[in-house]
Amino acid sequence: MLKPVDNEAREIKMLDGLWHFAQDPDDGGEGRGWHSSRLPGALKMPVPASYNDLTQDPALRDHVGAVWYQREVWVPRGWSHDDIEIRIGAAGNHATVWWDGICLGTHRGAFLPFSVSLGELTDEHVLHLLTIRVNNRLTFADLPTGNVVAAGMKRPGYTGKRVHQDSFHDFYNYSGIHRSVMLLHLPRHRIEAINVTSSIEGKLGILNWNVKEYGERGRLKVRLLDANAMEVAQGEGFQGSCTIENVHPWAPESPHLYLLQCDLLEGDKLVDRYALPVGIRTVSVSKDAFLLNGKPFYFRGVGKHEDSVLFGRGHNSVVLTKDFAMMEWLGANSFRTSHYPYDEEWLDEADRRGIAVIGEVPAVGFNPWNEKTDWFTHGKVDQHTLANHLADIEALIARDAHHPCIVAWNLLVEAPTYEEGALPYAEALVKRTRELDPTRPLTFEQSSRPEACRVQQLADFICVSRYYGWYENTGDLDEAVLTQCLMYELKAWRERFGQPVFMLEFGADTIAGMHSDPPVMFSEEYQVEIFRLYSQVLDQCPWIIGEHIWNLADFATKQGLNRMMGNRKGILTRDRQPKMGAHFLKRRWKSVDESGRPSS
Ligand code: GCB
Repeated sequence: MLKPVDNEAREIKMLDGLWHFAQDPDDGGEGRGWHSSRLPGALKMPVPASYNDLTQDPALRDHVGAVWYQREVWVPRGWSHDDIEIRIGAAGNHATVWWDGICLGTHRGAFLPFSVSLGELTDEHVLHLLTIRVNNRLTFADLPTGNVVAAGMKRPGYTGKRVHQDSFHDFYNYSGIHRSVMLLHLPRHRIEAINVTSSIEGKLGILNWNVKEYGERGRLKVRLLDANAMEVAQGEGFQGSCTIENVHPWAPESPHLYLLQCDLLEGDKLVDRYALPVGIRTVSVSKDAFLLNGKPFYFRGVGKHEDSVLFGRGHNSVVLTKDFAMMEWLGANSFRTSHYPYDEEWLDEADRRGIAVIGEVPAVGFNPWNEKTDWFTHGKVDQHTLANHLADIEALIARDAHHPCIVAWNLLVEAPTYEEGALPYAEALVKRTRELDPTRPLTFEQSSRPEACRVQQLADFICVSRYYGWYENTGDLDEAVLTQCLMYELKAWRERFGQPVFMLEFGADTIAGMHSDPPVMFSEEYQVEIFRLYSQVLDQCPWIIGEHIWNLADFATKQGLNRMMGNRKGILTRDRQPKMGAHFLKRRWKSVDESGRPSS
C-alpha cells in the first residue's frame, strides 16, 4: 500500500484533531444507532493518540471492548469527480468505518494502514458524518495473541460481569486511533503499488521496478533522479529495470537516495504521478557476517517501542525526532521495529538518516513460559492465528519492501520454538515471506534453548534474546558465571545451526536515579555492569553480527509484580533522558572498526 502523497495528481485532507468519543460499555453502540447519529456525551479525544492515559477515569483506561470516534467532514470542492478514500494509518485491534451511517469496511490488526473507498457517497454540499468503532479485544487468533477472561477469576467472590484482557506480551494494550486519518483524493486511473529491488555489479547499480495500476490500461514512464533532481536513468513499462553508472549505494554511513518518478499516462496525458525515494543496495548473510553491499555490517542499536508519555502508542513526530536524535547521539546504526510495524515515517527517516532496520510483524505473546503447556496447538496459536500472521506479513511487505533501511525481517518473537507445532507454523511463514520478498534475510527472535529449537534451520541468522543477571541467574553479576553461561549458550546456537548470531535483546530494569555500589538490581550501576559483561563475551566471538540492547526507553506494560510502573529496561527514561547505561553504550559504540563493530 502506497504512502499517501500530495502532488499534482493526488491530494490529502488531514482529519487529525479532536474527535467526538464515547466508550461503549457493552459493545452495543451499533444497536443504539451510534454509527448513524451523534455520539452521546461531550467527551472528545485526540487523533492520533491512545485514549488510555487521557482521562481520570480508570474504567476507560483499562476498558476492554469497543470505543467510538466520530467527526464531521466536508469533501473539498471538485473532489467528487475522482476517487476518494478514507485512510486510517492504524487503529486496533478491530476497526469498523461508517460514512453517514453506511458501513464502508472493517479491518483487523492494530499496526498497519487500511483504507475504505467512498465510491459514489460524496456530496460536496453536505456535511458528512464519519464514525469509527475501535475494539481492543485480543484473542488467540490475533497478533499479538490475547484472551478475554472474567475479571476477578483468580479468587472466588466477585459476581459482576466485568471482563479482563489477558495478554502474554510485555507492552501495554494501548488502544484508539494511533496514526493519522486522511481523506485522499486519487485519480480514477492510478498507480496502486510500486515494488523495487536492486543489485550492484562493480560501479553499476541495477534497479528493478514492478508497478501495479488501478483502472484501465495506461502507459508507465519511469525516471530515476539523483539528489539534485538530475535524471540518471529512465525507462518505460510496468515492469522494468535500469542501470546507474557510478552508483552511490545506500549504506548507513552514506544513505544515498534516488527518486523513482513513475508517471502514468493515457496517450500523452499524465493521469497519475508517484515519486518514491529508493536506495540501491544489497543484503545477504555469510557464515560469519551480515553483508551490506558485500561488506560486513555490525548492528549496534536498540529494540524499542512506539510508546511515550500521554500519547501512549499514538504516532508522534516529536517523539520520533527525539528518538532518532538519541540513537544518533548513542552511535547506534540500527533498530528493530519491536514488536510490530511502525508508522511509515519511522522508515522514511531511517532511509534518510542511514539507520538500518529489522522489520517485525506483531507475532508476539506466543509464549506461555511454561514448557508443559503447548502453545502451537488448536485453540491457541493455530490455523486462525497463522492465517492472520500470513496476512500481516503480506501487508507489511506490500507497505515496506521498497525501503532500503529495512535489511531483514523478523517473523516470530520469543515463540516456544521447541514445540512440535512450531515447525510447520514457521515453515509456512518462511515459505510465504520468501515468495513475497526473496531479497531479505529472515530471522526469528529466539528465547528457546538452542538444543531444543526446531525451526532455526529455516532462517538465515540467529537472534538470541537472553537476560543473564536478570531472569536467569537473577541478581548474580559474578563475572565468571555470567560470561561463561552466556558464551556457552551463544556457542551452542552457533555450533548447532552454523549461522551468524545476533544478540538481539539483553538488559536490566533500571530505575533512573537509583544508585548502588556494589551494584544491585534496579540500580543504574547494575545495568552498566550487565552491558559491560555482555560486551566482553560479544567481543570474543567473530561470528556475532550485532548487539541490540533492550530497550531504548522505559515503556508502559500491563501491571504485574515484576513491572514497576512499566518496563524499566530503557537506557533512557520514558521522557528520553539518559541513564548511566546510555553513557556506557555511547562510549562503547563511538569507537568502531570498518564493519561498525565496537573496537574498544
Ligand atoms: C523479551 C521480549 C520483550 C520484553 C523483554 C523483557 O525478550 O521480547 O518484549 O519486554 O523480554 O524485558 O522481559
